[in-house]
Amino acid sequence: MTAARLGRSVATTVAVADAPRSAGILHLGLGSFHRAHQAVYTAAALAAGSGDDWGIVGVASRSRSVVDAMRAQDMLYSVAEISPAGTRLAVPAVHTDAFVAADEPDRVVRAIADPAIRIVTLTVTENGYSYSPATGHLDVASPVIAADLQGGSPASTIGQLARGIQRRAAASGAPLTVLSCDNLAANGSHTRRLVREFLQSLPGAEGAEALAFLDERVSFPSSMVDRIVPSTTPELRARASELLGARDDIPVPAEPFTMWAIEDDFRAGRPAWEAGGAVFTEEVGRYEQMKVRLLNGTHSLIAYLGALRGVETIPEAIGLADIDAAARIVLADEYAPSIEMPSGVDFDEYRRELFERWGNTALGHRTTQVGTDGSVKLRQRIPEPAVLALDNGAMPHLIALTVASYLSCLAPLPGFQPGRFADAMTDAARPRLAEAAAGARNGAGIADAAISGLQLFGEELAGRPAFITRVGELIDTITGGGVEAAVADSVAA
Ligand code: CS2
Repeated sequence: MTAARLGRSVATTVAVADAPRSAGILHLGLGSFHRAHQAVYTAAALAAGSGDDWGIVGVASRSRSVVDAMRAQDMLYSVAEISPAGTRLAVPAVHTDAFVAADEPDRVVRAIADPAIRIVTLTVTENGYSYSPATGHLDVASPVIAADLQGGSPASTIGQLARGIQRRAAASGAPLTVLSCDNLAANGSHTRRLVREFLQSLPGAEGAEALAFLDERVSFPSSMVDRIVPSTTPELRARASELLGARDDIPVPAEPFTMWAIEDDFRAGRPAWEAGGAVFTEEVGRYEQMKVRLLNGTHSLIAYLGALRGVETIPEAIGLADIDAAARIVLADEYAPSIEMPSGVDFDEYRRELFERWGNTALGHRTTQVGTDGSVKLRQRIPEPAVLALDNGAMPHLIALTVASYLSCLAPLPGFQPGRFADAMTDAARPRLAEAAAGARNGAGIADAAISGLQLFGEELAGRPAFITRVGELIDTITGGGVEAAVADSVAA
């Protein structure tokens, strides 16, 4: 491919490698993140000599646009690494095919059962695991899981995995690895548990053979993934196409930073992802907690405060002195005490990099994007550090502010306008939150309904009245005195 110039700098020449011969990986969740993360590491592994049977078949859950574009572009697209210093385009050539699960539901099950597939990777977002936020268990009452348990082609990710594993057990019995790449704590064991719960919920002994196979021959390593990937824009589409000299309808913008820490527990081999910089480690739990709390937890606070301040992007939000101060405090005083840093990762350096990454003005990551799906994201980010602080006799004021600003964006008191960036946030809990807000007279009412009634942040935090009271006070301050007053109050507390 061609040398390219985007923004202020010159991109290096990008050669398009030969496509892999066949696929050993099935990826569920063919979104931008996968295409700028696992695909790039796989391209590096292939370039370093991993067998060319490690191509990827990408599965989009419902959306046809990426699949159609991938097919029209011979499975190629560009990743635009964007920083204030400039932009570099790369073209990972690793996908051998792509399809839409909703259009070919049985094909997902067949692919998981196919012995040529040795790894199933997942980026289906926190929302895609069909678990109850209150209990962490499979939400067997949800319509999609209930339908998948009845039989027929499954629509949920957990149903697809369980039915695919069931068919694999009955057919070849070939070993398999399922690798979750979503921002869930202990994502490997969490996924294993949900798939087991699905199989255990099948009538009679229907799931017995698959359960035995799963326990013996299917591994679920945990992994921590990290790369900020905003949504693509029409501008990037036009510029990438111009620079590549070929039409690219699906370029992916991404920051230069990328990290992948993986537990090395693969039942049927794996590509040499370390060629792209992946770290194989027994400390994935530490990497996950570091990332989900220091990065994602703080990110949520920046996004909700930024949206309430009427700010469109994360770099603009962190550019406001009081949001920067709030982010520094929540990270160092409220999240850091709840984690242990992985060996060899320096806290001060990691923090310095985070603020630099959030400040990437060229990337334009939007507050609306980070604030979307807060009900499932915050469930992963805040309960444990909040409970730990409370158990130590301290009120985590900035975590309380995170929840208060989230609820002010998604469940505002009648008469309060959170602004267009908050209004644009989508969240499955919106209808339930709107109902709670409509019946509430003040912040305390909303906080109680969301945290205790709906148990949005799990059972444990539901039973912490001091925290709920603090969240309620902060909602009243936001809706009555403005978000600046609530930040000032929390920072000074
Ligand atoms: C963000 C993440 O949208 C969000 O909630 O916190 O998507 C974040 O950008 C990635 O996890 C970075 O790896």
